[in-house]
Amino acid sequence: MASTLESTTDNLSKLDIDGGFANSAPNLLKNLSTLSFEQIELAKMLTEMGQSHLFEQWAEPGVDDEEKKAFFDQVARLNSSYPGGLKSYIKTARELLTDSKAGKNPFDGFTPSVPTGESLTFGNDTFINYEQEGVKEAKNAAFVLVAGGLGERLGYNGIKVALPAETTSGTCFLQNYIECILALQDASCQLTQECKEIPFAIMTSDDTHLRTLELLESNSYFGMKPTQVKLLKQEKVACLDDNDARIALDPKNKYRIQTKPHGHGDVHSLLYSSGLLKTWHDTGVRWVLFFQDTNGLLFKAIPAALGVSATKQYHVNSLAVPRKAKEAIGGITKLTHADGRSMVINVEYNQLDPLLRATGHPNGDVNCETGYSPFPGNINQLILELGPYLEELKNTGGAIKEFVNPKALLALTEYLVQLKCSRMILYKDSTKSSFKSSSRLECMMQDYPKTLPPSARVGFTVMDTWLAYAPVKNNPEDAAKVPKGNPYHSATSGETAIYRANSLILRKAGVQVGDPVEEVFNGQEVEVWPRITWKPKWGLIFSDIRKKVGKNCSISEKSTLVIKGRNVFLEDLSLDGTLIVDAVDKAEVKVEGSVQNKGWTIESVDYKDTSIPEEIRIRGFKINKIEQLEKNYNEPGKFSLKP
Ligand code: UGB
Repeated sequence: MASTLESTTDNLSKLDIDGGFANSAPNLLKNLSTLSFEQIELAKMLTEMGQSHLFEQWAEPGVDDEEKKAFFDQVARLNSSYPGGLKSYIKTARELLTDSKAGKNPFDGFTPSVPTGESLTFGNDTFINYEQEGVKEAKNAAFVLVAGGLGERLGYNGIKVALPAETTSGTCFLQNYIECILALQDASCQLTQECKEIPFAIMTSDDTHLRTLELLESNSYFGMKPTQVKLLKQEKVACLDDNDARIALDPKNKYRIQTKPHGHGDVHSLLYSSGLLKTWHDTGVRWVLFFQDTNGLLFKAIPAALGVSATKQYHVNSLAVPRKAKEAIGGITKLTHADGRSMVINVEYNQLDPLLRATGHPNGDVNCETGYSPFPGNINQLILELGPYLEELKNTGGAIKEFVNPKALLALTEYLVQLKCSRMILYKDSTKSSFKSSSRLECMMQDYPKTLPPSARVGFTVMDTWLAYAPVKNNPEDAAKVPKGNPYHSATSGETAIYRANSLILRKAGVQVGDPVEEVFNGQEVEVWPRITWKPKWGLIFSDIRKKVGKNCSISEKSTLVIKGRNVFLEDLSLDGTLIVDAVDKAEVKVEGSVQNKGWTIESVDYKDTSIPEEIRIRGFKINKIEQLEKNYNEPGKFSLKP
């Protein structure tokens, strides 16, 4: 006992403190003798920051000592992973919660207006030129996928990037993304004769890290070199119980702090602190492209958007689509302050309506005469020029302005509230001091431009929704409640949007593609187009696709077409059924004549039917493979596929 007392006295004297800090936490005081120098330092910081309650239920020394050690391990992690440590986290939280309680609008003093940016039309000369420019620049690009989110709204048990983007080929999102990056890498190399590997970083979290790694490893990184892929894991942040930012304990373990994700904004500090940005910069990377976990259309928009960035020399280019009022995507907005400052920034969907109402638009977030909101919808696909980005991060360390999500800001429709209720603060009573369930600070990657000087070139590029955006975010029940005319953002709409986009692209290239039929799956009305899919290396940009299809091709509505080879040319194909063509890169295959068979049909399934795998039933349909013509070309050479 004497030696323990000595070590405590020793520890305290080293800290130049008398242990008085622990008087507010008697159970901590009793345990001081068992703590290390570092643990006492952390305990001191916590008590000084008003967190003595964390020790209230601590047992006597000698009981649960391992758990107490684990508690401090967790505190040390939370402290080191947040810029400025836990002290700074608690301080910022207090400020933001005070503002929230007072109902202070984060946009006070700013007036919103509709900004100007580049608006593209798929397939015209401007679009084609931008695509060419984008492919040229791709050799200088690096991609960053933010995939740390739990996908609470989707309610899917696996990681979202493992979900099939479409079930005709069964390609999952991650495979699709990697194959698109590799196709871009090849195309850029061919066009410029300068061949570089495009780096790919994935931000994961404790919820997704191991499963993402496993998905990559068990599939040989989907053809990418493992050294080309870098996983960066974000840490969670402490949850808070009340307006004094009292840290919440895990309801199931009195020695553990409850934590939740901090948001996709962590990506900037992780890229910076890991040294990855500097490495990329030193190896000649010029563009960093950020994207989200489940948008199967995304890479149809990337080449042209990158072309816009390069041509306009944008430091920041946000990809956008026309937005329906109250749709759960942020609005790109020009904000002008009374003091003359102005910026073009995403205003998150729960903030746009109150901001508009507060600035002379009594109807808030509503559609204009076009049937869309005048503010383009942010799809969180950002292209940043690395040089200026790195310079900015040298100042900020990548810290992004955070927010708390109080209910006061969430007016809007019932449907939006339902979708996002997991992230907003519900106060216990009208004193607005404690919360019904714990909350935390969050940050968003699209808030990066908020700290930029007015001289920064911040722009955006709008493309058609059918081409660029079909995320999978909502579970079948919530999706079925989405008001008519608004997008479902479900697995059903995500998959059918891919068939629609591919059909429309082939139509634009001159193929006669059958009209879609209206169907209802999981309570959602969708258009079902022919199930056309291709590997990214077959058709990355429109000019390539045009070269690969002849003028006399037709594909009926009931058809399925799967193209897996790079050099497959549709000459005079008349397809009424299912055709699958696979070929090695050096096999050139001309597809001619009429293919007719019973094909693959789509059958409704109920999302409540647990005999069907979850990744299928969340779509509300499955594919019945009845009859198909399947041809494989494994040798180099010239071939003709003529049934
Ligand atoms: N994500 C992380 O990597 N870490 C986190 O801690 C949280 C998320 P959501 P939400 O484009 O549709 C965004 O939850 O709320 C990843 C934009 O803010 O899908 O719908 C996660 O894995 C909004 O402006 O985002 O809103 C996923 O890949 C609008 O653009 C991504 O972050 C909207 O997306 C997005 O997470 C949209």
